[in-house]
Amino acid sequence: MTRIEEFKPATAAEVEAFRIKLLGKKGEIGALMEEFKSVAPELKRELGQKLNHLKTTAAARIEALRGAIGEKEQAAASHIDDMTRPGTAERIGSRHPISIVKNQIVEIFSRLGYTVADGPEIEDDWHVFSALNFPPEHPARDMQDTFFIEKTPDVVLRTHTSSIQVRTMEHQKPPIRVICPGRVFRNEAISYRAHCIFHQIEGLYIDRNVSFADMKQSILYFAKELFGEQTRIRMRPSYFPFTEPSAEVDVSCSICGGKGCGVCKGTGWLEIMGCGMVDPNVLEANGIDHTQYSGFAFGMGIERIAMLKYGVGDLRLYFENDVRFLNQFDSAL
Ligand code: 2NL
Repeated sequence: MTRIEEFKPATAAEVEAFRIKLLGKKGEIGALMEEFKSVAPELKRELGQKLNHLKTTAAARIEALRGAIGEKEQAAASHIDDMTRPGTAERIGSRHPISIVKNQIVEIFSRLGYTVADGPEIEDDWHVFSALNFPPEHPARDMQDTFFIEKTPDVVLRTHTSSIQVRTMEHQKPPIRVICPGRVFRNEAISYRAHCIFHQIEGLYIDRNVSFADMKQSILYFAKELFGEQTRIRMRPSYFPFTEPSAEVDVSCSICGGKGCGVCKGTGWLEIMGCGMVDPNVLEANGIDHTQYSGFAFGMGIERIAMLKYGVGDLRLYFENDVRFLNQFDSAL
């Protein structure tokens, strides 16, 4: 006798064949009914009840199987039937906001003829400090600001990407036009506005007769490309060991258009970078004749630009890789 529990049909046709085998005119239960006719009269009452019970349970179970299979087949069929149904979109990742902004900046300067240069994150004193006119007692050389590796005074994590430009000057004669993005390291306590790892992008342009006016015009072009045509810039005198004269660059606030708002703290201006004419000491230290050549350089923090562009108030979000943060960015760049 067939055991209904062992029956695992895949199609409605299999269920139907099974029904005929059990409950059909010449089926197994029909045969039992036939035999029942010749059973002794005193057993008929008990056996009759059992047979009826078998018949109704078998019918009920087959009906249940038919229902389950029907649903499955219907679902499968409807999936194939609708050829116009859009496919399931694959979720491709989004680019990190720091990469998006870095790529935009690189792209703008590449239109001015700059090429990208790269260099090591683990550096030596010469490329990070000495070649850049840092005096021996400069506070940036202090343990408080710089990560020294295994207490060796000559092996440091770079504190700015200027070391890449120093390496560029080692193997390239002017004219030089490079843009240098990269990760930098400073020994800082982590908070919403400071991190021990962050990203910078620096540029260096050296040729004959490069002037402060060239620098101003290049930076104005960059600011308009990044923040929009209506953007204005201003320069405030500043100091860096590697440039003279030096300046901080502000752009007119892109939120309020310069009227003053919460983002620019009522000033109408946002600081975006530092710049200056390359100090003759730096040119000479790098084998470039300062009587023949001059140049300008600039540097900016990528996190800072990204914060301004996207209104992100907490630096730490850039380093936590929380997908709820990262999913909000999308870019072809
Ligand atoms: C800032 C300011 C600056 C430079 C970086 C530089 C590099 C060489 C020679 C001269 Cl090889 N200067 N870099 C110059 C001025 C400013 O960065 O605020 N950075 C985040």
